[in-house]
Amino acid sequence: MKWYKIGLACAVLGFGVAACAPDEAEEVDGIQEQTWRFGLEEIEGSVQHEYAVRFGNIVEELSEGQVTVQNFPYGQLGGLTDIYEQAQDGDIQLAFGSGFLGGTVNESQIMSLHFIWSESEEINNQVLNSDAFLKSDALVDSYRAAGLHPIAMVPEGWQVWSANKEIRTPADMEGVRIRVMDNRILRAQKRAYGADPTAVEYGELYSALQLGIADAAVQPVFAHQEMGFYEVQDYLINPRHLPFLASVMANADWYDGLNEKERELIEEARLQLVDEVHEVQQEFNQERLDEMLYDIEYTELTTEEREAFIELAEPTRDVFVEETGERGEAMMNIILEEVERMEAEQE
Ligand code: 6CS
Repeated sequence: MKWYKIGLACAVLGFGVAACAPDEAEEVDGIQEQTWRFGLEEIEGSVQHEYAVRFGNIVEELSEGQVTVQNFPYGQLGGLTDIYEQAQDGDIQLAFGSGFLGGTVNESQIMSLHFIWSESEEINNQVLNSDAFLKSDALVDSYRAAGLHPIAMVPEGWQVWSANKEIRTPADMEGVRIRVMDNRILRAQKRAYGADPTAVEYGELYSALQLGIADAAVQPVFAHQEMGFYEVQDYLINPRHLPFLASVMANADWYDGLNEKERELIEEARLQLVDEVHEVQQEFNQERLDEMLYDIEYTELTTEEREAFIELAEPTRDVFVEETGERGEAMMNIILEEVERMEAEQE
């Protein structure tokens, strides 16, 4: 409560006590006291949790305590699609959405497309958070068609395969029952490599691997560690095919109802977190990898080994375009062009 500002307003304007009713008094710089509920697809200690905590701290500080962000880590709101539904219904104002979001925002499967990215994580982060991509009609309209509004893209580190054998070639991938997040592009790509994809809810993946319902999985390094998947797998293999990508999204009606100052809070927090959370994810992934190394073997595919998978993945770009139409194609082209441009700039 900013009592000194209320007092100042009352004194300067000469209001009587009745004119300083609590509702009016609670507004500071055009912002009412309010709580934003933020649904996370990951547990405490994850990259998404760290993002949400930092996001909350920034908006709370900038709004002088008027806005509080309440986080709901994975498990508190149900499964992954329950989180998205609650964001669509406005029960929560903000949510993360990644691979499973493909069933809700078809075009968000761009976050699942292999080998369209730079090998530089820094470049991918910049491209995804550039106005050219983040504010493109194609991206915004895709989320809006589902009652959502995209706020930010959060790369969480390279997605790494875990398996009970070393996978270095498509022949090694043949028939491997690999768990994927539930979307068509992820399944199509895994089939193209010769694997047998199976969709499993995040919270059920540990037991699926333990019971042999799935033989392999794909996650950013920190998640293999914090969810304990590495305990029931022998190898981690990094093909550098895809960063783990999550979008931060808002309920569209709620977002439209915000005033300019409230939207500025979101924009300032988002901008500040682009570089900050990039560093966080790199630290988390390195530290957690170090923690796991006593128990699991980690390897990276060579450039030549990657080539075989790149060749097999390429036709699934057409599957993506067929599935997502003009908007999906436009999004993919922005990524391809911006990655090329930024890589050229760095040379
Ligand atoms: O694999 C999954 O389903 C989940 N994995 C991570 C690292 N974040 C959210 C996602 O839903």
